[in-house]
Amino acid sequence: MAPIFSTLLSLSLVSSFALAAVSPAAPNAAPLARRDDEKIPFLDYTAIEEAAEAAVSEDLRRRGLLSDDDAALKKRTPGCGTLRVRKEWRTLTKAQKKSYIAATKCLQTKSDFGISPISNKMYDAFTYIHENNWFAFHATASFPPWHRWFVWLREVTLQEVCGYSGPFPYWNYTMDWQDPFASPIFSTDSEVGFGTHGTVPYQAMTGATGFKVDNGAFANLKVNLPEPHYLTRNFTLWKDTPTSVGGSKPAFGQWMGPEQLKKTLAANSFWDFEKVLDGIGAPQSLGIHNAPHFNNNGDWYGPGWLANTPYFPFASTAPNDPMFFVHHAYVDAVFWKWQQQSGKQWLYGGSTNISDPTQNDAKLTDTLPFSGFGPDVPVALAMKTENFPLCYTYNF
Ligand SMILES: [Cu+2]
Repeated sequence: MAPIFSTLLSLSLVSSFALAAVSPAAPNAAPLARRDDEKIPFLDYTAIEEAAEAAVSEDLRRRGLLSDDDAALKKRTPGCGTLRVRKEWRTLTKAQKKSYIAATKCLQTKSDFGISPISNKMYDAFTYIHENNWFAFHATASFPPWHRWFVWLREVTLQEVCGYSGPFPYWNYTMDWQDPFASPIFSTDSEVGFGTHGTVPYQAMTGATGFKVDNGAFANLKVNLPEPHYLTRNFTLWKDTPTSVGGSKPAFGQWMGPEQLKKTLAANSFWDFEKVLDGIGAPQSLGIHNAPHFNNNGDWYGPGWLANTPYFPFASTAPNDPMFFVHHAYVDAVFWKWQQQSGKQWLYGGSTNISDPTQNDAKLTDTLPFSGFGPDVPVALAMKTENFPLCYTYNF
């Protein structure tokens, strides 16, 4: 087996053993926050905290631990008004695509309100909070709700800080499974293309190689975590994978294709859903979530890209790549779709421990950590996208 592929596969099994000996305290870990009392001005902390309290009491009521009267606390939750509708990238108008990409780049010019001790750019703040203690919300039960809230923070920030008013896009890559990187989303158009990988091999930091993204709207984009470098991708990882390794090329694509989607949506329990979504305990499948990360090498590949650097495995730079958010909006759409099935909306459970998928301790009252990007919130608050403060739904 080619070394790069065995790295891939061992990362896909990250939950079962690869991180078993990892301590949460990273050698390069920054202090949790330098924010003191600084708040994110466009988040309504009081309303979010009230909604959190209401979501938790509603969970207790559903479980018979609180009377209906006491659960009337729910009334304190503000309503949503009109729900925003998220749409597939291809269905956005050219003007909307242009405006979404311009707003994304605008984040590089805005302050991060003290979130990250490493950079003061809002763009980098997303990578920072995703890196920070990432073992807590990957390949665990909190993976779907944590990333849902995270993508929502991106959506709100694009609106409030950079004036984006169009629909938040997701990339339905199950449409592109036979040749993902031929997808129109990777257009080299300088206004509406996410770009391919570049033409010049680029060593970003000791051991982390790829190609500088030098085409499309994000050409020559500089990102700063874990240290300053150009946005890097490498699509040849998938294209050059021999058909005999880890399954055929179509099989590799199938992990992000319609059949895999069907399997994911067919999961009965929440924990089964997360396991199929994330390829946990299924070495022959990366799952709908991991496949796009792992088909690529470079920033988007997360900790895998940093495998030969001092940052491995403590940093996950995946949100450096703007593809992260359209990819994860799709993962969230799949979660949403699964929840639309009868009796599934409030199902939750499974393991909170990345090293032990057999642990069964996850609860809706668990806290999702956001490292100072707004308040930490209970899982219950992230379970229904049509509730305050998420207030969105999908055209899916
Ligand atoms: Cu993640």
